[in-house]
Amino acid sequence: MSNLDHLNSWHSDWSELRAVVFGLGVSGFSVADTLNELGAKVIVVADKAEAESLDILDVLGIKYLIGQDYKAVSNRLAEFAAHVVITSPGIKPDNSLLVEAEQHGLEIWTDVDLAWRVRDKFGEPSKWICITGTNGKTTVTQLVEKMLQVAGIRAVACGNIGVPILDVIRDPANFEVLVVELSSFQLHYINSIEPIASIVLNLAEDHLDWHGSMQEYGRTKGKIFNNTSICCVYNVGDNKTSELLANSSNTANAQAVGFTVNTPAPNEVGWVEDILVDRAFIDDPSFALELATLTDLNSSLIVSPHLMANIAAAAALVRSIGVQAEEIAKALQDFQLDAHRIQLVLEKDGVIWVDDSKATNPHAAAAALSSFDSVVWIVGGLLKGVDISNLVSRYSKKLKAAIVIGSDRLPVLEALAEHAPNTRVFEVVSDAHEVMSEAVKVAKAVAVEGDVVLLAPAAASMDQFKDYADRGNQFASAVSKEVQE
Ligand code: UMA
Repeated sequence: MSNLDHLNSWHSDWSELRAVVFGLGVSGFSVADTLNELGAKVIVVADKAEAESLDILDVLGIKYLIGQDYKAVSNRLAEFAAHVVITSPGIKPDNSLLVEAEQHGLEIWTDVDLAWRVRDKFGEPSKWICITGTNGKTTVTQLVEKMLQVAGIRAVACGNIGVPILDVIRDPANFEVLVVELSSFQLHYINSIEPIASIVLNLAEDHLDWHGSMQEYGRTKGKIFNNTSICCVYNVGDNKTSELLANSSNTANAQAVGFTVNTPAPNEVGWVEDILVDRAFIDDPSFALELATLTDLNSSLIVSPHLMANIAAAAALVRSIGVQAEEIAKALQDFQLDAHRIQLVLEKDGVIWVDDSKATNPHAAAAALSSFDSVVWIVGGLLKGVDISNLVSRYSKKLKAAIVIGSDRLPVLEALAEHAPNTRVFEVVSDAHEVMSEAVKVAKAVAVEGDVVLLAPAAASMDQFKDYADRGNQFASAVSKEVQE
């Protein structure tokens, strides 16, 4: 089977396919399970795996090679004579097995490619709205899902947001529209998907250790626009996103629409003061259609330019498929942000404690820092090859104190010394068990009325925490123990 193009439907004959599933996390498991259901021959390969997942593979009769050395795996795979390797997004392209597979001319897919091919399980193929960007993608994905659901469309958020696309495709709910959050890792491997609408929200340094350079990271994000049929949305305030659209392929028939936090020009969706306005999907672009106002927003939301941008972006995407103004306004009334996104933890003695653990890179941390005036900043973690000095210099005047945690403390300390010489700096050297309670104790000693203690680390969490949620939860429980009581 030299060409796999004929495997383009759930109902194709998959029984001859021999597939290696590489990685057994959330997405790898969904791939192995799906291929098994389709009748393909499967071997799962992974450096490590949860015992529970292996138990299920045993029950399903799926073979696996876990934690074996490269040579042994390579020999076994040569015997297996696979047609395709379906890799998990977290596995880097320079992985020896992937390099070898490519040298042997095997196709390399991700769960996204497989999901695209089998998206017609229940008849009519699902339509995809695809969302990427350095920051805000999860919020925009959830906003779009909510707006579509209010409009009576069977829509579901999936992808990088944490729900494997193959799980929703196999859900008997038979979703009409998938709102797919895509990471740069997934986009790197993606071959050909055809969204009805797609967006790059913004582009700032992130995951440079994975992609090698900013240029390559951007090029990868831009792949999301390719083959979009109805509407490509870019950020008016971030020229790089419109450049990516200009360099995309097979998008000539899609309407190019900008989103902005400012007054929109024709072909844009944006804000005229506190009114969300559409100047893109109306018959006469010299007019503007009011979609919603800030008073429609759920009262739990902290209004920031960042949130307004995300709302304009989501509105542009759903307007492209005909969602009405009153449905958008209703969705905003119902919408709540997830935990760990500029989330209020405690207000006591005039000090506000805010959890923005989701800020895993400087660009995301900037959104939080820009929202407050006098900040005691808990910062640091795994920097992923990203330079933090621009962020420090941009917000140095707001930084009353910085409490530096994490394994990559040195570059953070150097950036603070150079660009924020008036900021008091504390280094927390405690190990993973103690680090957050130590950081909170320092913050409590420093913060006074009018200050915001902000956990916005601008770095990934895996050096000292399970993930960003664990980091945020540890912050909240330390605040509860050290400050509230
Ligand atoms: N593995 C190896 N060797 C390696 C690396 C991984 O064998 O060198 C195997 C192990 O079995 C491991 C598994 O691969 O258990 C993990 O695979 P993975 O890291 O690709 O993670 P999944 O559990 O499959 O989750 C992935 C996304 N993870 C990453 O891209 C790192 C999830 O995004 C996504 O929600 C999920 O698929 C469903 O689509 C998470 C994420 O951190 C939230 N994304 C990054 C981000 O948002 O910044 C990109």
